[in-house]
Amino acid sequence: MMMQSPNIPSSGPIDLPLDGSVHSLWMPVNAAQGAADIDFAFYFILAICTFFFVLIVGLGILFVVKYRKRPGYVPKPSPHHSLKLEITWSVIPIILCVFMFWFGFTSYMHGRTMPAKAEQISVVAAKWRWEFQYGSPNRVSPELHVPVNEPVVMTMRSLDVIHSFFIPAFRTKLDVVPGRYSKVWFTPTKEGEYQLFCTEYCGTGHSGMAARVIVQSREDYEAWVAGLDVKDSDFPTAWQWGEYLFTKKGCAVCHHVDGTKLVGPPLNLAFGNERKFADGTSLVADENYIRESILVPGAKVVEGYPNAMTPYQGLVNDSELDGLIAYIKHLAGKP
Ligand code: HEC
Ligand SMILES: [Cu+2]
Repeated sequence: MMMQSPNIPSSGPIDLPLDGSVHSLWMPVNAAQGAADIDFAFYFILAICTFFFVLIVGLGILFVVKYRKRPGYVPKPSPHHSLKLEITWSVIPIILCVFMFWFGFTSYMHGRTMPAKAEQISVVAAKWRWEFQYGSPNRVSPELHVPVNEPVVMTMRSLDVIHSFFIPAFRTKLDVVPGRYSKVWFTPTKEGEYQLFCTEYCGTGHSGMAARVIVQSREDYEAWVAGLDVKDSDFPTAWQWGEYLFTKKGCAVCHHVDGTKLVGPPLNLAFGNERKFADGTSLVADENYIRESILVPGAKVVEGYPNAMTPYQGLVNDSELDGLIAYIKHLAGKP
């Protein structure tokens, strides 16, 4: 079992908080500044489309019936073209379109212009997890916490393929692209728990690439971030440090530890056992092999599995590697 304490966030396919916000036919809860403008633009366009759809289809049906061919009915020739009518049906739609454009463009520019002062959070997207960094590389979590009523800037990067950062309640969505930073910002206005999804199909685990978003007061936020400074000496043994990291670093998204397959092999059967690789070679798993499997998983790909693990090079330090290795040894019942 995973060790749980208030500071150990869950990761992997999460049980989404079903507060009705996303499970509605209409817009989800509106919990950020500017979200109302986006909703207005949406409803405005929807109303215009509905009006013209009903008008055009309605008149179409009416004319088909009214002017149908029938005995004794002599069709009249069409009247000459009407300048007044043509100007009306050109000018009114142009005004409506300009209004739609202006509305969309101003909210877009507002979203693309980063505020000068804001809480800064770095985001790493990788198959199939989100990692949020709060000011220092030590302070990371698979959960997104943000202070209420303050602008928050997210600087995002991807370690593998294109992902997309989407928080419906904030009306915030932007692609996260490998090889470059993308930035997005929002000002949450309601404390509570929301959902974050990946909205760019990114492989087998895409549908589970979600995270919890927690909007809280500045004090609670700061206390939570400070609590992220967890180090090896906070744990009685190295394997318990590793067990904690296994959840925090998102390994549990792809690995079970109970002998069953997930995307990757069950990690309780790795250490000390013979591993067979896709290229026909094999070896008995020792510390060096486990270390390499975490840092450069593509070096030896376990037979029967895809080369789907994103390298952790640069995302785990030596102490964390020691912990993870100790945990994997512990799982295999090795001292
Ligand atoms: C995106 C899914 C994914 C994530 C996240 C992931 N792995 Fe993997 N892992 C795999 C796959 C698939 C394989 C098998 C292919 C290969 O060997 O590269 C694998 C292989 C391994 C192996 C070799 C297992 C064996 O049976 O020989 C180890 C050890 C390992 N992973 C550890 C980790 C650790 C520790 C983490 C977290 C720090 C992690 N993995 C995160 C998908 C993942
Ligand atoms: Cu994704």
